[in-house]
Amino acid sequence: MQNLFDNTICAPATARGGAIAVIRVSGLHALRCVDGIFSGRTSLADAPGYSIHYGEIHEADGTLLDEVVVSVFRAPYSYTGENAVEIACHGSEYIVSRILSLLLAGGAKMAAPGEFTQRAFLHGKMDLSQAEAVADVIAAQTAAAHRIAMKQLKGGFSSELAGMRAELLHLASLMELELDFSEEEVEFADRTQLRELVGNVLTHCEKLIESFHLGNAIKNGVPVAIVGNTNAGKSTLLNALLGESRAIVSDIPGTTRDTVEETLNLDGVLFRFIDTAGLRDSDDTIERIGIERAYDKLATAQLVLAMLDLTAPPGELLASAQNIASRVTEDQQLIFLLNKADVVPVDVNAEARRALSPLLSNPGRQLYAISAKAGVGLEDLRQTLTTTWRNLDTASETTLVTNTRHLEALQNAANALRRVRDGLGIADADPAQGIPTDLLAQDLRESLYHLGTIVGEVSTDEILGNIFRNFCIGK
Ligand SMILES: Nc1nc2c(ncn2[C@@H]2O[C@H](COP(=O)(O)OP(=O)(O)O)[C@@H](O)[C@H]2O)c(=O)[nH]1
Ligand SMILES: [Mg+2]
Repeated sequence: MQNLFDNTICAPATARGGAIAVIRVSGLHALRCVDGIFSGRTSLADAPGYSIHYGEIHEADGTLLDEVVVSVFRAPYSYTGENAVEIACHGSEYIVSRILSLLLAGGAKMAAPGEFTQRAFLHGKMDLSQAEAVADVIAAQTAAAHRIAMKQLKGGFSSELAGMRAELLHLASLMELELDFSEEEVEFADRTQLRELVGNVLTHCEKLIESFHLGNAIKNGVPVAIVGNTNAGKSTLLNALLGESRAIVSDIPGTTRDTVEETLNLDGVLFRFIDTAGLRDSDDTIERIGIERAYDKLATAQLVLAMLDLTAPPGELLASAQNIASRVTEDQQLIFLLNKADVVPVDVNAEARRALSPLLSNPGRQLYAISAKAGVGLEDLRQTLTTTWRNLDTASETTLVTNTRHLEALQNAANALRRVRDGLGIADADPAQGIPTDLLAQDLRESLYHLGTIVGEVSTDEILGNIFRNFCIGK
């Protein structure tokens, strides 16, 4: 006999430990499925949508398992767009697992990670970028991250993309019109106007690509690389900032061989501190890989904390500072930290400041004397970090891209648009050299395709699998 509830999924929707737990059930026959284990005043199969019902759930042998309240949703007015029931029971792990067992015994299936949201996407309740925002809303740790995720969830990003795609479709139709009449050698569309249209959308695309820097910093934390020579006190600083012993500290040079990353919410701004391997020439293969990685982190950080050891010979200190400064770009902020100030005389400190002063002429560079070990000067450092980055966003109304999948799609779309724009330009200058309209139209369609992948207009099982795999069960 075919199982009636084959397509009905269930999963716990709340984290363990609360007073109440919620179990989600969704599918064509979700109401009848829950009826199988629920005894209330009416059967759920007859209940209207948006109604709640009190009742009991019993074990197969009749023992009372729990008193519950169930909410009934009828398609399409539910999260998934299907018939759905949410069972609110006592927040006991035992009860939750028993209810799930009873549902499974009745023929329902355990939901895969993100399957509720995936169904919501498949039933057109939300597009793909909104589905991704569900995970972002749940993970958001700061007001700024929450605001971006919420805007994406409410379709702000989607409607912006829809606008861009409408412009490109208009453009495509102008081009295809020309193609249809190509036998007659007529040029319908004014190429200057076409190029302007492409240019507008391309600029928009580039602005969104640009926004990823900030979007990513807000979502994943402003990347702060702690770099410097071995034994300068980098790991001690990370631990001091975190207030816990996260990285191994020792006076044996080369202790930190890999990068250690931790996020920290300082006064509402999320930072991602990255402790790196000490920069030095090393024969040790593994240590060398760690040093390579340290340079990578330095290159991609928005803020670089250069740890300098005041107890090291002055020449060494300066060389280290110069090495780091030479690798920092204009766009990166650089803070020199003269560490171990607790154990050196004041004049050593002053001498180091003098030696470093030429490196401080660029804007965005600062210097502090600290003791990572004794916790001296760290409050000033924290203050500087939060005041510099507090303006990160929060009131900004512009869309910020936070998702690497979206970034890649935008980059691909922009590349295709650049080919169209350049192609139109050549045709202008020298019609004989012009790239045939059909090739340009193809590039245009490609850019539409890439933008379409963001909202899931075009998607493959692989794309969906990658996205929803990272969701929790019950989401
Ligand atoms: N006196 C003093 N020692 C420190 C300070 N910071 C770190 N150290 C010591 O320097 C050594 C190396 O520290 P560590 O954090 O492992 O350096 P890393 O190699 O840069 O990660 C350890 O023995 C630390 O206790 C400081 O501010 N003052
Ligand atoms: Mg270390």
